[in-house]
Amino acid sequence: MKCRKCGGKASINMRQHRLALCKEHYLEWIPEQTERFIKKYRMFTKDEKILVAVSGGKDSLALWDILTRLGYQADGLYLALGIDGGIDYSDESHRLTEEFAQANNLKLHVVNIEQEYGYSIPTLSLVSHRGHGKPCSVCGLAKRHEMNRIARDLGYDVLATGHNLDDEAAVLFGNTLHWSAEYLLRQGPVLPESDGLARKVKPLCRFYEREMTAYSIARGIEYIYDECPFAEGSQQIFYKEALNQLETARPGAKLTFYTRFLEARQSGNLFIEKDIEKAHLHPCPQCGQPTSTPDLCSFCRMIEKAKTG
Ligand code: Q46
Ligand code: ZN
Ligand code: ZN
Repeated sequence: MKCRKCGGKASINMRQHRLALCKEHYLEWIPEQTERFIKKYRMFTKDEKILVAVSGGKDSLALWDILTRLGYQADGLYLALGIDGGIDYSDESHRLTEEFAQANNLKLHVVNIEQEYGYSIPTLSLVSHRGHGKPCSVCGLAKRHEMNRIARDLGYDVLATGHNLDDEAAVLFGNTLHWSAEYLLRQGPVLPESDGLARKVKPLCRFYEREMTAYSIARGIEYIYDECPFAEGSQQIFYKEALNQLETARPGAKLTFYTRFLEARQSGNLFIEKDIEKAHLHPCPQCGQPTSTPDLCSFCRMIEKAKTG
């Protein structure tokens, strides 16, 4: 297999794009494509300040690397969740993130949930009796709350996450299976800023997971290989496996599934009621972030509940 650009030996073959590239041209192609998506979906400009949520995994570190290479002003945010699971998952991911920031001379903000609120994520899940023994719903809620808080407090224009196509297609698959109209309407590469919520963007949403792995390895990025110990057996992973089977039989199926959804939604051709009433939002009296629940937001209520037992 030969590189399409230089005719040298290809090191990656992307059947879904009918494109094979050598390492050098692959390392150029990924940022070029990312730049194209940033412009196509109007994510942000070079004048805006970007906060990248970094976990120590390949996708978020690769995103930070790509944005920096493209000349964007991107700082990192690492949330220390206090998850261990045998290998000190959180410590190791924190260490790799710090190392990456130092090696590339980048600014990293670190927020430790336990220091901030008195509980690690697994403990918070136990004491607040949420999530039926799995900390993921508490974790998701805390991550969204904290990312938004930091972005707002520190004056960032936009919050970027490293979700790739496999992640997005799996979420879309789940939302479609349940016909969750409200989620379907909100899913996409950009979630515009609204009432106290920072703009959220996913610049890698059109790259396959294996493309991001290949990029990180080719760039020599050291990242945490293990998944969070709580990810095992999740519905998300089940959907990913189902989509992988589909992809093996029909290369490009995942990309088509996701991009056609975006096109259909944009053209207004989705079979969803378009005027879902926007929940009335008001600022949480505790933290000031917008919420649709009466009184405290879900995050602050969870913390209160944890404290009172
Ligand atoms: S939600 Fe659940 Fe993840 Fe949090 S506890 Fe781990 S698996 S990290 S994406
Ligand atoms: Zn080449
Ligand atoms: Zn609140």
